[in-house]
Amino acid sequence: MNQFLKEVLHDLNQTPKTLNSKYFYDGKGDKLFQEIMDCPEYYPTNCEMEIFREHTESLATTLKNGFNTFDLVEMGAGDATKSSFLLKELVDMQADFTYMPIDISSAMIAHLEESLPGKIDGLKVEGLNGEYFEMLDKANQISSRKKVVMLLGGNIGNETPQNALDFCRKIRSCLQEGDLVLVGFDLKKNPRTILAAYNDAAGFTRDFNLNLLHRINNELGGDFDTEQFEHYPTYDPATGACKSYLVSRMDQEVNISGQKFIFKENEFIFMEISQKYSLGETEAIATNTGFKTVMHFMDHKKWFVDTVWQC
Ligand code: AVI
Repeated sequence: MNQFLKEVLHDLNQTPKTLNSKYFYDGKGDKLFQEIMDCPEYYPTNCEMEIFREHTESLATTLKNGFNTFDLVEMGAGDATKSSFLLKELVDMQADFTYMPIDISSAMIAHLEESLPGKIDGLKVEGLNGEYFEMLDKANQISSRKKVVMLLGGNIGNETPQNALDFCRKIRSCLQEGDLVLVGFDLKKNPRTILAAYNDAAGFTRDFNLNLLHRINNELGGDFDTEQFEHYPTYDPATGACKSYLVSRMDQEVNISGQKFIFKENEFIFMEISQKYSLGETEAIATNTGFKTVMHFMDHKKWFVDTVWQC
C-alpha cells in the first residue's frame, strides 16, 4: 500500500479525523499555494522577502561567520527566490561555499542546478532530491565542511509546537558544534491580520484545503463530494495556533479504496496548523533543542523573523 494511502486511511480513522497538510502540494496544490502567496492578505512571504532584500549584507556576514569554507543547506528550497539574494551576496563576498538545496521535487532540484549558476556567476550548486533528514545526512557524507542549514518560509509553523521541538532536536543531531541554522518563524500579531491571511477573500486558501480531498479522489479512488465540506480557519491568540478545518455540511459517507468513512453533520477534519510564535518562544525553542540564538532578522513591521542559531 502506498504511503499516501496508508496515512490517509490511518488519519481519517482518528478521532477527531485529520489529514496531513504535507499532502497539500501536488501540481494543483503548488499552483494554489503560489496564488495564496500572491494574494494581499497573505503577508508572510512578503515579510520574509523584505528581510532577505533589506538585510542581505548583514545576513550574509552573520552566516559566513568567519568560516573559511562551508555548505549552505536549504531544507525545502522551492524555487530559491528568497535565498537567491543571500547566495548572490555570499558569492560577491567571495565566500567559499556550496549551495545544497534539498527538495522533495526532483524537477525543482534539476531546475535549480540548471538555472542558478547562470544567474549567479560562480555559484556552486549540489542539489539534494529527497526527504529533509535523509538529505541532510547525505550532505554530511558529501562533505565534512561546516554547515549552515536554512529552513525558511515559516515551514516550521506547520508542525505542532511539540513536533517543532523534535524537528529542531533532529536538525541539531545532524550538526556539529559551531554550525549555524537560519530558521523563519511567523510571529504573533493582531489576530485579525493572521486570520485574514488564512481566509483570503478570493478563496485560494479554501481551495488549497479542498484540493487535498480532490487529490484523494483522483489518486486514491476516493469519492469525497467536496461541495459538502466547508473551509473553517481559526486563530487562537492565547496559544498562537492558527488551524484550518473542513467541516461536513451534512451526514455523509465517503469511500476511499474500499474503506468507508462516516461523517456526521458538522463533524470536522483537522487539516493544518500554522503556529505563530513570540520572539521569546523562538529563543526558548533554541535553548531547549541545543542551540544558542545569535541574531534575529525582522521585517519593518516585526511580523516575521529569520533567526540565526548556533550549535
Ligand atoms: C507553507 N506554510 C508555511 C504555509 C503557512 O502559512 O502555514 C502554508 C499555508 N497554508 C495556508 N496558507 C498557507
